[in-house]
Amino acid sequence: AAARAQGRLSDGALTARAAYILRNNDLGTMTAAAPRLYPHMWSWDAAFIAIGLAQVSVDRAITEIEALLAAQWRTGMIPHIVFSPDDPDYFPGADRWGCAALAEAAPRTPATSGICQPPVHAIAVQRILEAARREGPRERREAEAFLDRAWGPLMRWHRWLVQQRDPDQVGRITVHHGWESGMDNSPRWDGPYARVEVGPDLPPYRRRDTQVVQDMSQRPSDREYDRYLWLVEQMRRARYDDAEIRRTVSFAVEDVFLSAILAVACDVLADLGEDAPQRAGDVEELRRWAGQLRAGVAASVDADSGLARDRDIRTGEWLNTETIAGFAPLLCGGLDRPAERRLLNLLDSERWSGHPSFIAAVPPSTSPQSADFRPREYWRGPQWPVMAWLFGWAFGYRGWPERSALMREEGLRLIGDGSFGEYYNAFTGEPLGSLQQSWTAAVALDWLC
Ligand code: 2M8
Repeated sequence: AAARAQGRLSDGALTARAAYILRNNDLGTMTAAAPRLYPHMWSWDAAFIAIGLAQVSVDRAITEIEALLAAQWRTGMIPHIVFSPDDPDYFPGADRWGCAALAEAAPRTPATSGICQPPVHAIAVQRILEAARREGPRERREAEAFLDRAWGPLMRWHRWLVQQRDPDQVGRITVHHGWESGMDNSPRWDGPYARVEVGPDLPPYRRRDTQVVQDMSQRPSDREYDRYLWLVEQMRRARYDDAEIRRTVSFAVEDVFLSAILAVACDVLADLGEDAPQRAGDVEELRRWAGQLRAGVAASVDADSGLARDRDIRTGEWLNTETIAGFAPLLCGGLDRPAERRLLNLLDSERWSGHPSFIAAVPPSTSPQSADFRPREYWRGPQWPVMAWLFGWAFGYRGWPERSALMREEGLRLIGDGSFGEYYNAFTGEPLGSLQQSWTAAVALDWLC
């Protein structure tokens, strides 16, 4: 394996640095996803951040989730960005989205974006409860009271996804923007984006992300960005109405990874609800949704590759790309034993985490053997520590403690230099994108504490 520039810090030093970064990125009741590149609260970042915060302060972790839930739309949608008033220069910011003015269901304040992100939040609530129970009786009481408050909003969130994004009950959730998947420029979306025709009346804009990350090769291209902004424009014209969005937005893809996350999140929430008899109805509904989604994810598996697939609902075609999302069934289960074993073997193979030149054996965002692979470009190849955490957590939840421990060990190897990069070049260990990225620091805390 190639040598990395800096050596590995001690666990104590890594822990201290990770805690320092979360404190430094703390805006009060929310944590910026990254200090300069992402100066606001992002939905799934907030959940991972709360998982890390729970190791330092249960109270602060609860505050993080409550700040996010306070921005929930009346429809039940949890928006992908909650804007902090402190950085009006971010692009696309609250004005470009225009949600408060255009959408009846959006809160007037705080300002939010008009799309969603993967529903990992129930996992965060479960981790907060676990941490609180370890901490002592006061924390335990507080976390249980928090669960009571969060229960309704989380149910509404999951119900919105199931009803508005899978109205035909195929068991897979549709996204209308690559940003909703959290994997913005993944090769998963190349086909659907190629079919998005940018209108001549796309209002002009200036990117800010490439002023922060100046090496363009680490960020999406301008062509890609035009399409991202065009979809926002289409949503504005639909006034963010769910039915109208389904009808008019050019991008509509069943996201198998988000669907698997929702399946397992429904199970986790149901686990949390088991003790309360008044939640029996909700728990039953959650288990039904989980079952439906698990089946939908399993049905997407390609017989040749063994990988799960997204599906473009504007053309009806299955999308065959070799990305980390192909391992979605490992998060939620639902495959028969041989299919699951095949997928695990593939994950361990040289095509994926087991590539002999990787510094750390965690799944890259795109297979290094794929023609789509780019070693330094965002969701097209680099390894994302937060994804390693998610798989490691899921392996634990699914009853595979050795696999879970291995993901932790390899994840720590990946982030051992202490820069807490957003993503890493798998061959060199070079941290890429933003440094001091909050969710990277957060998963480090969870791994280390
Ligand atoms: C990235 O997404 C934002 C857009 O929402 C961006 O590129 O500007 C993604 O990695 C996303 O998954 C993440 O939540 C966000 C903040 O870390 O950054």
